[in-house]
Amino acid sequence: MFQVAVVTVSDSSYRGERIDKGGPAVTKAVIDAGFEVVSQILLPDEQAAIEAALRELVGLKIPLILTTGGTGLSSRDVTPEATRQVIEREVPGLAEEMRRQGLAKTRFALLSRAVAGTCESSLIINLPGNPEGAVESLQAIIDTLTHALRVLT
Ligand code: MTE
Ligand code: CU1
Repeated sequence: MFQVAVVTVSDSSYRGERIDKGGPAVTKAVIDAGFEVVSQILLPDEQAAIEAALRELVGLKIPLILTTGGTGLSSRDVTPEATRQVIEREVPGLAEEMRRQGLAKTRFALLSRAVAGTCESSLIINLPGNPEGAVESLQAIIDTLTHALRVLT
């Protein structure tokens, strides 16, 4: 059973102005798929904080790190930039498939700049912040993750 960390990136949830629904939704979806969630983190949309958290989780050898939020076009959205600073190898097909399947639900799936990639023995995947969108994006690729993590870890 692979371990997973779920990282919510949201200024408003971090400040306590909005309850984080994306993190719990993603957590439930990965648990239902047979993974073990060992860490749930809530961060503001600050690139340095996101990078530091991702590096710490990689250092802890968490095989799968899922982020939700901060992938859009607002000036505060920096999750993809932070992720790119941490990953060593991009896995573009995962992000491509999330956007491709997302199109069946909403044209706005094209506006997520989510990236996926590996650092050491961890796979980091950005999901959009909308809880339904995050779960839909995860479901679009979840059938590939056990194989991916077996090869990686
Ligand atoms: N993908 C799916 N499958 N479903 C969605 O509802 N929302 C989109 C997109 N991806 C969405 C989706 C919208 S409206 C935006 S703005 C982008 O994700 C970025 O969202 P984020 O900034 O919350 O990460
Ligand atoms: Cu949007």
